[in-house]
Amino acid sequence: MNQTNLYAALRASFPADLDATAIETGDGPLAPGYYTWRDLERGSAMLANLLQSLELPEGARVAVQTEKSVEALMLYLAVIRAGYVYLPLNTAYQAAEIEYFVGNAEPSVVVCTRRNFGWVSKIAFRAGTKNVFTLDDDGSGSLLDRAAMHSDRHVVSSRCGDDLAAILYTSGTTGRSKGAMLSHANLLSNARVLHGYWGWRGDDVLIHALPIFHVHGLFVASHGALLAGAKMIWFGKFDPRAVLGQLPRATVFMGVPTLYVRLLAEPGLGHAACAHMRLFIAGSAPLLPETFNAWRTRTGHTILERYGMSETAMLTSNPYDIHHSERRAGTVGFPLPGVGLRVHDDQGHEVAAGGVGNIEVRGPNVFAGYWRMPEKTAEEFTADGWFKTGDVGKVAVDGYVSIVGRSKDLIISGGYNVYPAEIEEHINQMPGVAESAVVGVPHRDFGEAVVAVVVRKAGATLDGSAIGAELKAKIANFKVPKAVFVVDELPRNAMGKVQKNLLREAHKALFAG
Ligand code: MLC
Ligand code: AMP
Repeated sequence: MNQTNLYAALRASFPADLDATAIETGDGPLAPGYYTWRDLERGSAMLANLLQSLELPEGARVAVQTEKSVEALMLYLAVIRAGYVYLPLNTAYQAAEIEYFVGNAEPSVVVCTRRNFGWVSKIAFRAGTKNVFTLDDDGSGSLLDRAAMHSDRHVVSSRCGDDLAAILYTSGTTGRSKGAMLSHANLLSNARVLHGYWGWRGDDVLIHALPIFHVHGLFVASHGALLAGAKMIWFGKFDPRAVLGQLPRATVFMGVPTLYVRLLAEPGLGHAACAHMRLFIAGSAPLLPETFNAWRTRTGHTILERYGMSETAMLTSNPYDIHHSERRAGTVGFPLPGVGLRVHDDQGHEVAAGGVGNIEVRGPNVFAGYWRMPEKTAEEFTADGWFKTGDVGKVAVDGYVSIVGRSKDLIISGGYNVYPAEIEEHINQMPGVAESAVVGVPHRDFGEAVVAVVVRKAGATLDGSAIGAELKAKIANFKVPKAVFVVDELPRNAMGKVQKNLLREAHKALFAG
């Protein structure tokens, strides 16, 4: 196993000229801003020294809910180099969600925006967190003020290998998220494999337009560029026109399918705009063959689709070298080097090539387990040590893997995961509600959209839009159903189980466009 601290490995790949630009900001209050490799090294060193001055316990968690900024990336690097555990949180999460994560992870440090300091610090202090700092996307806030008092030299921690580097909250078949524990070795092995597989080069320029609180933007994109010593053009928010404007200067772009759908809606997208590009990568949700084909026709480039998850980082990828084998629409390519992937039926028997079953994986990238949930961890691994992804798929005779569905009740909307059980729990607590079912239906922009079907109690009056408004006040906006239907009963099978497939069918045309 690799015994290098993840930051040390990234740092070793920085170019010799530390004064070259590492990141150029494409939007935000400080744009255009230019950060050199030396800035990343010095900034993360000062932040690491600040964290170490707090005398945190070994393995302390640092929870971060801030807008995207280069300083926020430096904070991530600082946590890793100081040997603590990074816990990124979606900026859309509201009080109840943050309360759960902070209560569960018990972070020693919480970093939030200045706007949210009041309610976030209250939650954090109540949970026993002693240090709450602020960081805004213009760099203002107590975090950098305090870091400025520390040295810009820092000796990287010896934590590495199986030591925890990050906890990413995910899943929740019972409505509660689980913290996937990722080690330095998990992340570094995956970054190195992708470096080789996708042919990363020092002269690449990556357009980074994804959030940095999930695997895709934080690990796949950022690690890819940093490990190559390649420059990034950094967008705090995805704006298709602004990204299009930068394509002629870039070589690599990564996005969830929604980003490609939105770019395709730009009249300026064409062969000329993409002439300098080397690679377009998509993942986090299924890329529709129509998007894949439209992209090829409009730009002359074939999107490389890959597949991964929070618990494992990247698992499979379509090939890089298209002269060797094709990038096939509707597939996620081949298992990455070092990744084992098999398809088993519900009884645990291997399914023959081409047959559909549960996808199970293993490899140096597979996480150590769920934070403080040994039973859940045990449930998600087979007796012989393979991780059950919850994805349903097949491996063709020639090795291409396809994801055809999910055994987990999960909706992926615009690349964000929404767990129906969590939304149903909120709705079921509302007065007048007997029960509810939340399903995903096709959406022209987000791939899938959240729809709720709510059963009223006898004699109660319910208003779908009021239910939506109440949810909006409680949970992250992307989880709020795009439509709420009030009905007298839910369809059930002979066993009494709600037939969500019938609900999906009934509402499939709502947002399909
Ligand atoms: C925003 N909205 C969404 C949404 N994003 N609704 C459903 N699903 C989404 N994903 C809604 C908001 O609720 C809001 O509604 C309105 O859209 C405008 O919000 P916004 O924040 O201004 O939206 P926008 O900037 O347009 O965001 C869209 C997006 C974003 C596609 C750019 O969702 C995004 O960055 N997605 C990427 C997610 C990602 O990185 N996933 C990787 C996970 S890692 P209202 O009504 O409140 O106004 C992973 C593993 C792997 O899965 O394999 O990579
Ligand atoms: P997350 O929990 O956010 O890590 O989401 C991981 C899930 O996203 C996987 O288990 C898959 O269901 C889904 N996913 C990721 N990439 C793809 C892809 N290329 N095609 C289909 N589903 C994907």
